[in-house]
Amino acid sequence: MKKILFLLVLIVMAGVCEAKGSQDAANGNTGNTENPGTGDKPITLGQDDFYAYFAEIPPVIDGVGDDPCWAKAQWQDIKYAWMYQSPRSLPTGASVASDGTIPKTDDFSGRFKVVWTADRLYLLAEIIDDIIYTPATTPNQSPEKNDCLELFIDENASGGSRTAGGGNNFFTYHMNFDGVNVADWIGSRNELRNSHLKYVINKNDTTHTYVWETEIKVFNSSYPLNSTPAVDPANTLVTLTEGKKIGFAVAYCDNDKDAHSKNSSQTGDRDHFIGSMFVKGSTDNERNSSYMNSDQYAKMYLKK
Ligand SMILES: [Ca+2]
Ligand SMILES: [Ca+2]
Ligand SMILES: [Ca+2]
Ligand SMILES: [Ca+2]
Repeated sequence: MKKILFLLVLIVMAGVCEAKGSQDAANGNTGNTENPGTGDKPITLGQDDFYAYFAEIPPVIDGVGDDPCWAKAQWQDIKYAWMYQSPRSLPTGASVASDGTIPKTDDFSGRFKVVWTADRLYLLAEIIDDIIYTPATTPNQSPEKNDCLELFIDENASGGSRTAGGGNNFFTYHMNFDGVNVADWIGSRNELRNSHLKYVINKNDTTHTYVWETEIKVFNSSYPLNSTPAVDPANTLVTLTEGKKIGFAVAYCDNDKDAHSKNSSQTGDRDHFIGSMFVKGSTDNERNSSYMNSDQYAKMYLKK
């Protein structure tokens, strides 16, 4: 009888612990150092690193973030000014704090969430932008001159240049505002890679709020650099697993038709460029490094 009672107590305690773990995860109470569950050594999150949670049911890609999987995902801010010297400027009302961040303003504010399944990442980005302007009409020519969401993905968080290791080390997706076109800067030109992302933008021109819901294929460095095959080449599509570390960043090119730029003669160029992680550098060109090198990407850890 004593044995049975003891076993019952153990079972109840295990249930309480499991429930608390789930609740902590749902509340984001993950702490800065912990083991994501793979048995590897504990993770120490860097300043802009974060966990992406597993989606039991993938979201419906419709530009509406009411899918259950988004409820437990944590927002990450897009709050670092990457380019703001002449002719570009900071969003109206913003100034750069000592940690490189800018406050949310009506001119620009942005945040995003990421969840994952075994074969896809999913991104929900909420952008507030006062003036929408998209003068570059050819999708693979200067997409950064439009209002444009950019995604940076280094699948194995290796860092390095675009061709470091002799392959396709990372991807720099420029998502077109006026249609589902995805331009990837490959070193000398933009390659259209529309098959890599699927997205819908829910546009509210009254509140100036734009929700980009996106499904993302994740490829490894053996994916061809200079072409986009109709069928994903064998062994290039990555199976995602708990504990995986991915180099990841989100940025927004904000063109306001020069309404906010320092030099109005720069017709057609972006006014601001804001990213999701701190980048080193004292000039626009030094801070605008993520399209050429993935060393500074934040780390995203996949977690269940
Ligand atoms: Ca949805
Ligand atoms: Ca703006
Ligand atoms: Ca890589
Ligand atoms: Ca704009």
